[in-house]
Amino acid sequence: TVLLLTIIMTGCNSKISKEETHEHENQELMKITDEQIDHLGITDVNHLSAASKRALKWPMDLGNEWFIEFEDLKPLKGDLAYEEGVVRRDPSAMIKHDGKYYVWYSRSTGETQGFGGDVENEKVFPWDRCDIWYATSEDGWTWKEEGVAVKRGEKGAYDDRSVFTVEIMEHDGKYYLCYQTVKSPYNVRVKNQVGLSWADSPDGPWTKLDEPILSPADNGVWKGDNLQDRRSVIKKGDFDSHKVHDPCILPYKGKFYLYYKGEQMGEEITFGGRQIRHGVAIADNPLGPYVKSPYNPVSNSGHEICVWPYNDGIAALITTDGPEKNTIQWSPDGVNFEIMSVLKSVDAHAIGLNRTADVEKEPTEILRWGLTHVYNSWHYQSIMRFSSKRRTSHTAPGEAKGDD
Ligand code: AAL
Repeated sequence: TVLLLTIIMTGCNSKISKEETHEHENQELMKITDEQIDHLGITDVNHLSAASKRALKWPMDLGNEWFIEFEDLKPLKGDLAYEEGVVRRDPSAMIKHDGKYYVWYSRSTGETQGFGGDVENEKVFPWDRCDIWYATSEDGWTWKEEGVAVKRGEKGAYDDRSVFTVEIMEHDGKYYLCYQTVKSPYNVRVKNQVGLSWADSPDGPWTKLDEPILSPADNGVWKGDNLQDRRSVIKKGDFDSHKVHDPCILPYKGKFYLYYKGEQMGEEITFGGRQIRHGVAIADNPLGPYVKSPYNPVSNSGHEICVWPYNDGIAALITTDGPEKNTIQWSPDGVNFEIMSVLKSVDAHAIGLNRTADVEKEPTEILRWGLTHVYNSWHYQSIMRFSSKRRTSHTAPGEAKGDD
Protein backbone atom coordinates (compact mmCIF):
# COMPACT_ATOMS: atom_id res chain seq x y z
CA THR A 1 0.00 0.00 0.00
CA VAL A 2 1.03 3.58 -0.60
CA LEU A 3 -0.08 6.19 1.88
CA LEU A 4 -0.46 9.74 0.68
CA LEU A 5 0.27 12.01 3.57
CA THR A 6 0.04 15.77 3.63
CA ILE A 7 2.85 16.91 5.84
CA ILE A 8 2.88 20.42 7.11
CA MET A 9 6.46 21.60 7.03
CA THR A 10 6.83 24.54 9.40
CA GLY A 11 9.84 26.80 9.63
CA CYS A 12 11.74 26.25 12.88
CA ASN A 13 13.39 29.66 12.93
CA SER A 14 12.57 30.98 16.39
CA LYS A 15 12.81 34.59 15.17
CA ILE A 16 9.71 34.15 13.00
CA SER A 17 6.50 35.13 14.84
CA LYS A 18 3.43 32.86 14.88
CA GLU A 19 1.58 34.87 12.19
CA GLU A 20 4.61 34.87 9.95
CA THR A 21 5.13 31.14 10.52
CA HIS A 22 1.67 30.53 9.20
CA GLU A 23 2.54 32.39 6.01
CA HIS A 24 5.70 30.30 5.65
CA GLU A 25 3.80 27.05 5.91
CA ASN A 26 4.54 24.88 3.00
CA GLN A 27 2.40 21.84 2.29
CA GLU A 28 4.27 18.87 1.00
CA LEU A 29 2.62 15.76 -0.37
CA MET A 30 4.72 12.69 0.41
CA LYS A 31 4.25 9.19 -0.91
CA ILE A 32 5.04 6.71 1.82
CA THR A 33 5.12 2.94 1.34
CA ASP A 34 4.65 0.18 3.94
CA GLU A 35 8.14 -0.96 3.03
CA GLN A 36 9.57 2.44 3.99
CA ILE A 37 7.68 2.49 7.28
CA ASP A 38 8.98 -0.97 8.16
CA HIS A 39 12.53 -0.17 7.01
CA LEU A 40 12.69 3.04 9.03
CA GLY A 41 10.85 1.56 12.04
CA ILE A 42 8.30 4.38 12.18
CA THR A 43 5.68 3.91 14.91
CA ASP A 44 2.85 6.18 13.71
CA VAL A 45 2.63 7.89 10.32
CA ASN A 46 0.36 10.52 11.78
CA HIS A 47 3.07 11.60 14.18
CA LEU A 48 6.23 11.98 12.14
CA SER A 49 9.18 13.61 13.85
CA ALA A 50 11.39 16.00 11.93
CA ALA A 51 13.98 13.20 11.75
CA SER A 52 11.44 10.75 10.30
CA LYS A 53 10.39 13.30 7.68
CA ARG A 54 14.01 13.69 6.60
CA ALA A 55 14.54 9.91 6.61
CA LEU A 56 11.50 9.41 4.39
CA LYS A 57 13.28 11.45 1.71
CA TRP A 58 16.24 9.06 1.56
CA PRO A 59 16.23 6.95 -1.62
CA MET A 60 14.92 3.46 -0.78
CA ASP A 61 17.13 1.79 -3.37
CA LEU A 62 20.36 3.03 -1.75
CA GLY A 63 22.06 -0.01 -0.23
CA ASN A 64 25.40 -0.34 1.56
CA GLU A 65 27.45 -0.63 -1.65
CA TRP A 66 29.25 2.64 -0.91
CA PHE A 67 29.68 2.12 2.84
CA ILE A 68 33.26 1.39 3.86
CA GLU A 69 35.57 1.55 6.84
CA PHE A 70 39.14 2.75 6.76
CA GLU A 71 41.72 0.52 8.45
CA ASP A 72 44.81 1.60 10.41
CA LEU A 73 47.41 3.47 8.37
CA LYS A 74 50.71 1.69 7.72
CA PRO A 75 54.15 3.28 7.25
CA LEU A 76 56.00 3.04 3.95
CA LYS A 77 59.49 1.59 3.62
CA GLY A 78 62.63 2.71 1.83
CA ASP A 79 63.09 6.39 0.98
CA LEU A 80 59.48 7.33 1.84
CA ALA A 81 59.72 6.12 5.45
CA TYR A 82 59.43 9.01 7.92
CA GLU A 83 62.57 11.13 7.99
CA GLU A 84 63.18 13.80 10.64
CA GLY A 85 63.89 17.14 8.99
CA VAL A 86 62.02 16.38 5.75
CA VAL A 87 58.41 17.12 4.80
CA ARG A 88 56.86 14.70 2.32
CA ARG A 89 53.13 15.23 2.00
CA ASP A 90 50.05 15.45 -0.23
CA PRO A 91 50.86 12.44 -2.42
CA SER A 92 49.42 12.39 -5.94
CA ALA A 93 47.53 9.41 -7.30
CA MET A 94 49.70 6.44 -8.24
CA ILE A 95 50.07 5.35 -11.85
CA LYS A 96 52.00 2.36 -13.17
CA HIS A 97 54.73 2.53 -15.81
CA ASP A 98 57.14 -0.24 -16.84
CA GLY A 99 55.97 -2.40 -13.93
CA LYS A 100 56.50 0.28 -11.28
CA TYR A 101 54.14 2.52 -9.33
CA TYR A 102 54.92 6.24 -9.57
CA VAL A 103 53.92 8.91 -7.04
CA TRP A 104 54.59 12.66 -6.91
CA TYR A 105 54.45 14.75 -3.71
CA SER A 106 55.34 18.04 -2.01
CA ARG A 107 58.82 18.03 -0.48
CA SER A 108 60.47 20.62 1.73
CA THR A 109 63.03 20.61 4.50
CA GLY A 110 63.40 22.35 7.83
CA GLU A 111 61.08 23.68 10.49
CA THR A 112 58.08 25.96 10.00
CA GLN A 113 58.22 29.41 11.62
CA GLY A 114 54.68 30.63 10.79
CA PHE A 115 53.42 34.10 9.88
CA GLY A 116 54.57 36.01 12.96
CA GLY A 117 58.06 36.95 11.71
CA ASP A 118 59.90 37.70 8.49
CA VAL A 119 57.68 35.92 5.92
CA GLU A 120 59.97 36.93 3.06
CA ASN A 121 62.73 34.74 4.46
CA GLU A 122 61.09 32.28 6.83
CA LYS A 123 58.94 29.20 6.18
CA VAL A 124 55.27 29.90 6.94
CA PHE A 125 53.75 26.43 6.49
CA PRO A 126 55.18 22.90 6.06
CA TRP A 127 54.03 23.18 2.41
CA ASP A 128 55.88 26.45 1.92
CA ARG A 129 59.20 26.38 -0.01
CA CYS A 130 58.37 23.01 -1.58
CA ASP A 131 59.34 21.48 -4.88
CA ILE A 132 57.57 18.51 -6.46
CA TRP A 133 59.50 15.24 -6.13
CA TYR A 134 58.66 11.72 -7.22
CA ALA A 135 59.30 8.15 -6.15
CA THR A 136 58.77 4.67 -7.62
CA SER A 137 57.96 1.28 -6.15
CA GLU A 138 57.37 -2.27 -7.32
CA ASP A 139 54.95 -3.24 -4.56
CA GLY A 140 53.59 0.06 -3.23
CA TRP A 141 55.36 -0.50 0.13
CA THR A 142 59.07 0.10 -0.51
CA TRP A 143 59.79 3.30 -2.40
CA LYS A 144 62.81 4.81 -4.09
CA GLU A 145 62.94 8.61 -4.20
CA GLU A 146 63.90 9.43 -7.79
CA GLY A 147 64.47 13.17 -7.44
CA VAL A 148 62.81 16.46 -8.30
CA ALA A 149 60.16 16.60 -11.04
CA VAL A 150 59.05 20.26 -10.99
CA LYS A 151 60.91 23.07 -9.26
CA ARG A 152 59.74 26.44 -8.01
CA GLY A 153 60.03 29.21 -10.60
CA GLU A 154 62.61 31.96 -10.85
CA LYS A 155 62.16 35.00 -8.60
CA GLY A 156 59.23 37.07 -9.84
CA ALA A 157 57.39 34.11 -11.42
CA TYR A 158 53.89 33.17 -10.25
CA ASP A 159 55.34 29.99 -8.70
CA ASP A 160 58.55 31.42 -7.22
CA ARG A 161 57.71 30.58 -3.61
CA SER A 162 56.31 27.04 -3.56
CA VAL A 163 54.97 24.34 -5.90
CA PHE A 164 53.02 21.69 -4.00
CA THR A 165 49.96 19.45 -3.60
CA VAL A 166 50.31 17.78 -6.96
CA GLU A 167 48.15 15.40 -9.00
CA ILE A 168 49.03 13.30 -12.03
CA MET A 169 46.94 12.61 -15.12
CA GLU A 170 48.03 10.18 -17.82
CA HIS A 171 46.22 10.70 -21.11
CA ASP A 172 46.96 9.58 -24.66
CA GLY A 173 50.58 8.72 -23.86
CA LYS A 174 51.29 12.06 -22.21
CA TYR A 175 51.66 12.94 -18.53
CA TYR A 176 50.28 16.02 -16.81
CA LEU A 177 51.13 17.29 -13.33
CA CYS A 178 48.85 19.96 -11.87
CA TYR A 179 49.69 21.57 -8.55
CA GLN A 180 49.31 24.59 -6.29
CA THR A 181 51.61 27.57 -6.76
CA VAL A 182 52.41 30.54 -4.55
CA LYS A 183 54.34 33.70 -5.33
CA SER A 184 56.43 35.36 -2.63
CA PRO A 185 55.80 36.98 -0.17
CA TYR A 186 53.66 34.26 1.42
CA ASN A 187 51.40 36.18 3.78
CA VAL A 188 48.02 35.09 5.15
CA ARG A 189 46.13 37.05 2.48
CA VAL A 190 48.21 35.74 -0.42
CA LYS A 191 46.15 34.28 -3.27
CA ASN A 192 47.53 31.13 -4.81
CA GLN A 193 47.09 29.63 -8.28
CA VAL A 194 47.21 26.25 -10.01
CA GLY A 195 50.06 25.42 -12.37
CA LEU A 196 50.57 22.62 -14.89
CA SER A 197 53.60 20.84 -16.36
CA TRP A 198 53.54 18.08 -18.97
CA ALA A 199 55.94 15.42 -20.23
CA ASP A 200 56.18 12.50 -22.65
CA SER A 201 57.43 10.21 -19.88
CA PRO A 202 56.65 10.01 -16.15
CA ASP A 203 60.40 10.48 -15.61
CA GLY A 204 60.22 13.87 -17.36
CA PRO A 205 61.62 16.22 -18.47
CA TRP A 206 58.62 18.37 -17.51
CA THR A 207 57.60 21.41 -19.54
CA LYS A 208 55.99 24.08 -17.41
CA LEU A 209 53.21 26.27 -18.83
CA ASP A 210 54.06 29.99 -18.73
CA GLU A 211 50.76 30.90 -17.12
CA PRO A 212 48.73 29.28 -14.34
CA ILE A 213 45.64 27.31 -15.42
CA LEU A 214 43.39 28.40 -12.54
CA SER A 215 43.13 31.39 -10.19
CA PRO A 216 40.84 32.36 -7.31
CA ALA A 217 37.69 34.40 -8.04
CA ASP A 218 38.42 38.13 -7.80
CA ASN A 219 35.12 39.29 -6.30
CA GLY A 220 35.95 39.41 -2.59
CA VAL A 221 36.99 42.63 -0.80
CA TRP A 222 39.39 42.64 2.15
CA LYS A 223 38.72 44.93 5.10
CA GLY A 224 41.71 46.87 6.40
CA ASP A 225 45.25 46.24 5.27
CA ASN A 226 46.56 43.66 7.73
CA LEU A 227 48.13 41.10 5.38
CA GLN A 228 48.07 38.48 8.14
CA ASP A 229 44.26 38.70 8.65
CA ARG A 230 42.04 36.64 6.34
CA ARG A 231 38.88 36.86 8.47
CA SER A 232 38.17 40.58 7.96
CA VAL A 233 36.29 41.28 4.75
CA ILE A 234 33.84 43.79 3.36
CA LYS A 235 32.60 41.15 0.93
CA LYS A 236 33.46 37.47 0.95
CA GLY A 237 33.04 36.78 -2.77
CA ASP A 238 32.74 33.33 -4.37
CA PHE A 239 33.58 30.12 -2.51
CA ASP A 240 37.06 30.25 -4.11
CA SER A 241 37.76 33.98 -3.71
CA HIS A 242 40.90 33.31 -1.65
CA LYS A 243 42.47 29.97 -2.60
CA VAL A 244 42.27 27.33 -5.29
CA HIS A 245 43.72 24.15 -3.79
CA ASP A 246 44.15 20.42 -4.34
CA PRO A 247 43.69 20.37 -8.13
CA CYS A 248 42.94 17.03 -9.80
CA ILE A 249 42.19 16.62 -13.51
CA LEU A 250 40.08 13.70 -14.78
CA PRO A 251 39.42 12.98 -18.45
CA TYR A 252 35.63 12.78 -18.65
CA LYS A 253 33.19 12.61 -21.55
CA GLY A 254 35.80 13.85 -24.05
CA LYS A 255 36.72 16.83 -21.86
CA PHE A 256 39.01 17.48 -18.89
CA TYR A 257 37.41 18.12 -15.52
CA LEU A 258 39.67 19.98 -13.09
CA TYR A 259 38.28 19.49 -9.58
CA TYR A 260 39.60 21.76 -6.87
CA LYS A 261 38.99 22.94 -3.34
CA GLY A 262 38.05 26.57 -2.83
CA GLU A 263 38.79 28.70 0.21
CA GLN A 264 36.79 31.87 0.65
CA MET A 265 37.96 35.24 1.90
CA GLY A 266 36.53 35.81 5.37
CA GLU A 267 36.07 32.06 5.95
CA GLU A 268 33.93 31.29 8.97
CA ILE A 269 33.28 28.31 11.19
CA THR A 270 29.71 27.17 10.52
CA PHE A 271 27.56 24.43 12.05
CA GLY A 272 29.56 21.98 9.91
CA GLY A 273 32.99 23.44 10.67
CA ARG A 274 35.23 25.27 8.17
CA GLN A 275 33.58 26.70 5.05
CA ILE A 276 35.35 24.52 2.52
CA ARG A 277 33.76 23.60 -0.82
CA HIS A 278 34.78 22.06 -4.10
CA GLY A 279 34.44 23.39 -7.62
CA VAL A 280 35.14 22.17 -11.13
CA ALA A 281 36.61 23.89 -14.19
CA ILE A 282 36.32 22.24 -17.60
CA ALA A 283 38.57 22.30 -20.68
CA ASP A 284 38.56 20.76 -24.16
CA ASN A 285 42.32 20.28 -24.03
CA PRO A 286 44.41 19.00 -21.07
CA LEU A 287 46.52 22.19 -21.23
CA GLY A 288 43.41 24.38 -20.95
CA PRO A 289 41.87 26.89 -21.00
CA TYR A 290 39.88 25.70 -17.97
CA VAL A 291 36.51 27.42 -17.52
CA LYS A 292 34.89 27.35 -14.08
CA SER A 293 31.45 25.73 -14.07
CA PRO A 294 28.59 28.17 -13.43
CA TYR A 295 27.22 25.46 -11.09
CA ASN A 296 30.14 25.91 -8.67
CA PRO A 297 30.45 25.05 -5.90
CA VAL A 298 29.69 21.39 -6.64
CA SER A 299 30.07 20.35 -3.00
CA ASN A 300 29.20 22.17 0.20
CA SER A 301 31.83 20.29 2.23
CA GLY A 302 35.14 18.48 1.93
CA HIS A 303 38.85 19.19 1.94
CA GLU A 304 41.48 17.54 -0.26
CA ILE A 305 40.02 16.44 -3.60
CA CYS A 306 39.58 12.68 -4.00
CA VAL A 307 37.64 11.89 -7.19
CA TRP A 308 37.35 8.90 -9.52
CA PRO A 309 35.24 7.82 -12.46
CA TYR A 310 32.50 5.26 -11.80
CA ASN A 311 29.55 4.06 -13.87
CA ASP A 312 29.71 6.93 -16.40
CA GLY A 313 29.73 9.46 -13.56
CA ILE A 314 32.23 10.86 -11.07
CA ALA A 315 32.52 9.78 -7.42
CA ALA A 316 34.04 11.88 -4.63
CA LEU A 317 35.20 11.21 -1.09
CA ILE A 318 34.26 14.26 0.97
CA THR A 319 36.27 14.60 4.19
CA THR A 320 37.19 16.88 7.10
CA ASP A 321 35.05 20.03 6.74
CA GLY A 322 31.44 21.03 6.24
CA PRO A 323 28.05 19.50 7.08
CA GLU A 324 28.49 16.67 4.56
CA LYS A 325 31.98 15.63 5.68
CA ASN A 326 32.76 11.89 5.78
CA THR A 327 30.47 11.05 2.90
CA ILE A 328 31.04 9.44 -0.45
CA GLN A 329 29.09 11.16 -3.19
CA TRP A 330 28.43 10.37 -6.82
CA SER A 331 27.24 12.47 -9.74
CA PRO A 332 25.93 11.21 -13.08
CA ASP A 333 27.43 14.27 -14.85
CA GLY A 334 30.49 15.36 -12.86
CA VAL A 335 28.59 18.32 -11.44
CA ASN A 336 25.48 17.24 -9.49
CA PHE A 337 26.66 15.09 -6.59
CA GLU A 338 24.41 13.14 -4.20
CA ILE A 339 25.36 11.40 -0.96
CA MET A 340 25.81 7.63 -1.45
CA SER A 341 27.18 6.77 2.00
CA VAL A 342 27.97 8.41 5.32
CA LEU A 343 31.13 7.01 6.92
CA LYS A 344 32.05 6.64 10.59
CA SER A 345 35.25 8.59 10.03
CA VAL A 346 37.91 9.07 7.43
CA ASP A 347 41.37 9.05 8.94
CA ALA A 348 43.09 9.05 5.55
CA HIS A 349 43.61 12.65 4.44
CA ALA A 350 45.04 14.03 1.22
CA ILE A 351 44.53 10.67 -0.43
CA GLY A 352 46.58 9.59 -3.44
CA LEU A 353 44.37 7.10 -5.27
CA ASN A 354 45.56 3.97 -7.01
CA ARG A 355 44.65 4.79 -10.62
CA THR A 356 45.49 1.21 -11.67
CA ALA A 357 42.47 -0.13 -9.72
CA ASP A 358 39.58 -1.69 -11.63
CA VAL A 359 37.21 1.20 -10.83
CA GLU A 360 34.11 -0.48 -12.27
CA LYS A 361 34.46 -3.63 -10.11
CA GLU A 362 32.50 -1.94 -7.35
CA PRO A 363 31.87 1.69 -6.36
CA THR A 364 34.69 1.92 -3.80
CA GLU A 365 37.20 -0.52 -5.37
CA ILE A 366 39.69 2.33 -5.88
CA LEU A 367 39.72 2.96 -2.11
CA ARG A 368 40.94 -0.58 -1.22
CA TRP A 369 44.47 0.82 -0.80
CA GLY A 370 46.43 3.92 -1.64
CA LEU A 371 48.58 6.68 -0.17
CA THR A 372 47.88 9.39 2.40
CA HIS A 373 49.95 11.48 4.79
CA VAL A 374 50.29 11.90 8.55
CA TYR A 375 51.56 14.67 10.76
CA ASN A 376 54.53 13.17 12.61
CA SER A 377 54.70 16.70 14.05
CA TRP A 378 53.58 20.17 12.92
CA HIS A 379 57.00 20.57 11.28
CA TYR A 380 57.28 17.21 9.51
CA GLN A 381 54.84 15.00 7.64
CA SER A 382 55.34 11.66 5.96
CA ILE A 383 53.48 9.59 3.39
CA MET A 384 51.67 6.48 4.64
CA ARG A 385 49.56 3.73 3.16
CA PHE A 386 45.81 3.43 3.79
CA SER A 387 43.40 0.62 3.14
CA SER A 388 39.65 0.29 3.46
CA LYS A 389 37.09 -2.46 3.35
CA ARG A 390 33.41 -2.72 2.68
CA ARG A 391 31.26 -3.22 5.75
CA THR A 392 27.97 -5.07 5.23
CA SER A 393 27.16 -6.56 8.65
CA HIS A 394 27.51 -5.88 12.34
CA THR A 395 27.77 -9.14 14.25
CA ALA A 396 29.09 -10.43 17.55
CA PRO A 397 31.44 -13.44 17.58
CA GLY A 398 29.36 -16.58 16.96
CA GLU A 399 26.28 -14.63 15.87
CA ALA A 400 24.49 -15.95 12.76
CA LYS A 401 24.81 -13.52 9.86
CA GLY A 402 21.29 -13.96 8.54
CA ASP A 403 20.03 -15.03 5.14
CA ASP A 404 23.03 -13.85 3.17
C1 AAL B 1 46.43 20.42 2.32
C2 AAL B 1 45.70 20.92 1.08
C3 AAL B 1 46.53 22.03 0.47
C4 AAL B 1 46.73 23.14 1.45
C5 AAL B 1 47.67 22.48 2.39
C6 AAL B 1 48.63 21.86 1.45
O1 AAL B 1 45.81 19.47 3.06
O2 AAL B 1 44.39 21.28 1.31
O3 AAL B 1 47.83 21.53 0.29
O4 AAL B 1 47.34 24.23 0.84
O5 AAL B 1 46.91 21.51 3.13
